Amino acid sequence: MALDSSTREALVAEVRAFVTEQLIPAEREVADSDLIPPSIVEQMRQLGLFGLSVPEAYGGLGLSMEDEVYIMFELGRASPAFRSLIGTNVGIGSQGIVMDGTDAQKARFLPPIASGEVIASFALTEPEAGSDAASLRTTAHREGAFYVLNGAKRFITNAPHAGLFTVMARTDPDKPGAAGISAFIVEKGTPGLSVGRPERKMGQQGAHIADVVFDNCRVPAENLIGGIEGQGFKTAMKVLDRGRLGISAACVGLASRILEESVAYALERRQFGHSISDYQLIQAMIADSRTEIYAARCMVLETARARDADADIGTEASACKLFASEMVGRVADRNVQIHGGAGYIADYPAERHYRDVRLYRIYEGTSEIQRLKIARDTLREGRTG
Ligand code: COS
Repeated sequence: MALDSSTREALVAEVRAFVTEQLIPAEREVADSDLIPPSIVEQMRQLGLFGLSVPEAYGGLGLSMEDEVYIMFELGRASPAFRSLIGTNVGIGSQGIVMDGTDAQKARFLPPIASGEVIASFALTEPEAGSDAASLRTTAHREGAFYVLNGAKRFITNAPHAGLFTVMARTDPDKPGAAGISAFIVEKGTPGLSVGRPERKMGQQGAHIADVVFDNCRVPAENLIGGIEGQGFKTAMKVLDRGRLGISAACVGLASRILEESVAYALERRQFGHSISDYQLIQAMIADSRTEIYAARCMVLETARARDADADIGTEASACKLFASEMVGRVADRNVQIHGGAGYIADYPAERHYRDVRLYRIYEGTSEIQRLKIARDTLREGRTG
């Protein structure tokens, strides 16, 4: 259910204050220690951030997509590590259950996701199945009241913290592509489930990814999402359509913050006897960033509203993800350039932003996959008139 405008404004203001007063000041410590302080995690829980997208009936805030992207514009301003911690509960980790779960699955698994007591991860990618998600090899074969899972998942966001995983696995080995895939809820502590060491990464310190291995992992049959085999790939794609919109909003948020830092530095820095903001080559970079941020923001809001009106926004979500993630990369690059030598030094956030934003062009579907999907959908529309 959508919030009325004054409730939304109050929530957005609350998140903005939290970001400005708590998250941004903690960024350096989080980047250096690779850890989000437990006190901040607790405040995120208190604010309801883990349950933004979970229906109210299951303890969440039940926000509309439009409400959610307004929140993500704010939360996205802080280091992406913070968004990452709540991101899987709000997006890809929970939404398979929200969209396609049975009533019993929703009642059991969603409340602790909404409160943040449990972190939910999304396990699709494998060592040999990244962009080509439908080629995944993890198997799940039925044995009485259980499915036995075998295989390995790679680079799974929040896996080291996860209390449950939405796992895509092949239930029908005779169907090689998407049709043979089913989605399961696998809880931490299930025998045969293990999580690898967190990977060392280029950026986003404080956010953690790891491999997840299933070795004869026995999952109760009632954890098959929706209770129907063969629907798992479609569930994953629907979840990603929505997730891509959330990522796009986060890109807009961070790009807005980075532009503010570009402007502050340009106004403060003097060369050749003038503020560098007086120089048109600097002004052009500021103008390009402002324009692109505005374009991405409009795209994200328009697509979120269309989704709330039950339109199929798969193509548009890919267009948002493609444009917004590439856009924040350009904004972060210009910011380094405006900062000059200081932009390359770790004392300024410009250097960290530059590394942090790089992932946005890769996860939840690379820019190349977004382009392929947009082109395929557009050509299909052309063929069918
Ligand atoms: N909603 C509902 N159903 C969908 C769907 C969507 N958004 N997208 C695809 N499907 C359905 C299709 O309709 C098709 O069903 P039918 O066979 O019944 O017609 C089935 O799923 C297979 O779809 P498709 O043929 O498009 O699958 P492809 O193997 O060609 O894969 C891409 C398509 C490349 C777009 C997909 O694999 C993809 O998104 N890859 C990137 C994965 C990714 O984002 N990984 C990041 C990991 S999570 S951080």
